[in-house]
Amino acid sequence: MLKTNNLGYPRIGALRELKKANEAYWAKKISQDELLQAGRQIREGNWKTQQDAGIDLIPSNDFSFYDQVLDLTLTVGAIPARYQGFAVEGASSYNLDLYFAMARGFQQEGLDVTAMEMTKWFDTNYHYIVPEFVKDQQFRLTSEKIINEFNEAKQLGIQTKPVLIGPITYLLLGKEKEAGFNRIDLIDRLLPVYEEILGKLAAAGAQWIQLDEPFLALDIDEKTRELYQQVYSRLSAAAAGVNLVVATYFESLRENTKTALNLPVQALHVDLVRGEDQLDELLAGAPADLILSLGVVDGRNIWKNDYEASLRKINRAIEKRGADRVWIAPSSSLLHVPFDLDLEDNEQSLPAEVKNWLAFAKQKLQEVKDLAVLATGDADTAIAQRFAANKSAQQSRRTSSLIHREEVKARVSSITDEDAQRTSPFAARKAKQQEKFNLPAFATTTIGSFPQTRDVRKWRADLKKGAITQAEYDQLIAEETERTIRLQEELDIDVLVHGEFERNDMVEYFGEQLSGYAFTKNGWVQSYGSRCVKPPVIYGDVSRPSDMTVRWSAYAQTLTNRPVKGMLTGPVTILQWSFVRNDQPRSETTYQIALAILDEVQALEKAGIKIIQIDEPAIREGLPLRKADHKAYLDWAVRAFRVSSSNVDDDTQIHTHMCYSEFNDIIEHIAAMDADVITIETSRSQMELLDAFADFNYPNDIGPGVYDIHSPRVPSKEEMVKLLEKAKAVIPAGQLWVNPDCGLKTRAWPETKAALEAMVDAAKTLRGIAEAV
Ligand code: 39S
Ligand code: ZN
Repeated sequence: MLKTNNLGYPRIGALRELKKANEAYWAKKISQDELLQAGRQIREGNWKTQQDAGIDLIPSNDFSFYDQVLDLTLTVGAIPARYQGFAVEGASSYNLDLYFAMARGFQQEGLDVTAMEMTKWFDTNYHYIVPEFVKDQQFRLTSEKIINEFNEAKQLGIQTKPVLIGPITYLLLGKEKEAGFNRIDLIDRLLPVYEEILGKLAAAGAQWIQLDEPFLALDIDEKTRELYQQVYSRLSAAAAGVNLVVATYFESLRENTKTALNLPVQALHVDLVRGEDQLDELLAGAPADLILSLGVVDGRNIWKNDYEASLRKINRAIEKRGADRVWIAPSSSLLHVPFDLDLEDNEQSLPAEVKNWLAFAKQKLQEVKDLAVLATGDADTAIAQRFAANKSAQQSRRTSSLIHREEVKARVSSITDEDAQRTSPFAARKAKQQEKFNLPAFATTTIGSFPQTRDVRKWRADLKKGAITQAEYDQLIAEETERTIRLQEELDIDVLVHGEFERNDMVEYFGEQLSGYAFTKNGWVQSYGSRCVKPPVIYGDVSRPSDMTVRWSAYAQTLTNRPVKGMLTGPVTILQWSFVRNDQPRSETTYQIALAILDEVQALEKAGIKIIQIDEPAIREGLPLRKADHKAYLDWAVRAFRVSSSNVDDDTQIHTHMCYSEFNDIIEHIAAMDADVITIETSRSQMELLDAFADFNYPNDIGPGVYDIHSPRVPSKEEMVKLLEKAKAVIPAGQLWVNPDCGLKTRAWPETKAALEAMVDAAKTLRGIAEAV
């Protein structure tokens, strides 16, 4: 039988046990021991689930309390100098205080340190903590987590395959924090630590070790390709007889194929979902003794695998290489899909017909195993039955009447260039908008959400359970909204928001109200740290049966004379943060969503909401990983945004917002979106991001975030003035807005008030300086 290989398993817990334990620990409600115990339980549960499913190569060290890249940073001792105040204990124990300070910042006990930067993991909605490197960077083995977790599984009687991000990918994921060196040149200092780890794992009895090198599936230069060969020769020697599998994913290898196939390792994992077309080239070029791990089960989406299609690929590989040189695997770590479809039992939100098309992490393990058995032709009755059921599920999805709506398709195909173009150019719009709103220089606003407290979530949970009525819930939301409007008036913010207390999430909330969508009860996926999202599922053509946001925006506007901004999520972000159809191009689905958002924009306008923000935080994350594919994506992504935002009056002010993005390479496309105002994350990178806007001469208004909302730390007014001065040096003052980095929903009220107070002060200070000049 073929061997089965899993790259990583979701670690937040089937019912988000890790999230709850982490948050309880941060609130000092449970002890360190209790938190460690919660971690052990999740690991044990995951290993047993995989063992029961018959997975041969079960990962360990895929667990993390916060982020696997941060784990590695601690493992190799790349601890930035500002965390000096935190003791590095013995390598054998977790130093959770140091660890969480690096992840979240720390402002207590007389210490005040900022968090490390966080950014998107390739083109996913998962965020990792960015390693920081200095010129004279030293590395040393500082945490033995990977060895401890291997031993922990071993004691449970489970032989695991430790997983480690490869050294080249690790360096490339990081950032130089000072000038004068290239982080990749740190490789000679880093490798001894990897060699030490491999040696220790060998001594502990590891048989396979997985090194993730997704950069092999990205654009890399010739020098890096050569480095791969050298680095893996050294690691291979250090592994002392332990087998190495190099894992690539999220793209095909393309011009790196030869490099990857010829690494001196025993196995290579490839993504055959994203890189479907690479199989023949791989089969033709692979050295005779290399094992190919075929990633045929989609690790990024929730559709049931098409067994017949996968078996065709697998059989081609077996014919060429023999069954003992082929493994079956998910395309990537299963971190990006929810735990278990069996936990879903709400026919209302997830109809049985749709549910029958889906597979979550646990079901995907079964698929991997089934395929491995089916490929060698010795299936028992149970597996034969599952094969038949799989065929009929595929057939049902191809022909279901739930999916296709002719009027939706017709509307998309009749979109014209005019539909994607504002009536007047920006300068003319700006004049009309200024006349209408009369905002001061350095106008202040927030990104939209205000604290989603326990109470607010509990009201929603109570409503779902039937513990309170809709009228009672609406009353509570109305009161919270009114308090938030009053607070913003007191703080003297210029453009207000209603606070979004009625929303569970900025994508799920819309998914719940759009046709063509299903949603889950427990389909949680980790987004960062303890934060999760529950991506809704687009299974059919999308349309908007009725108003989605008008009620609460219009209500908030009745409470105040200041403008209240309408808050919508943009088409690309709704696409990107949903589980999307794989039976039509993403662009087609995005245009369907764009038209639904346009209808909402126009309904808001009609209701008197004349400043409307259409968030597109995911536009950068949706960018294809390979440069060659960028243009095609940007063309439709930008056009879809314009379709959603163009058919409005000149004096309607369109805002958009984006988070943690490197804009340098796509700045002209961001400008082409032609939003009147863009608010962006910039504070964690100390306004570095603004360079792109400055070099390009960005034409419209910009609100560079002046403080980091991902950390509970309260910034001082002086800090924010400094950042604004930096911004002013590169962007004309007349174009600048003042706002936080992102929405405030994850924050608590005290720090929110304090930070916003300082922020408005900072804006006023700048106005004062401007007047004095
Ligand atoms: N992707 C998406 N989809 N949405 C985003 O906002 C972002 N932002 C960026 C990028 N990607 C995104 C990432 N930032 C959260 C915050 C910031 C994020 C991502 C997620 C976040 O706060 N998530 C919440 C969390 O992990 C869950 C939000 C949610 O869906 O805590 N809440 C629901 C609601 O409010 C369910 C709440 C809940 O957990 O209705 N209820 C409790 C339960 O079910 C019960 C509550 C109680 O009785 O106390 O157990
Ligand atoms: Zn944001």
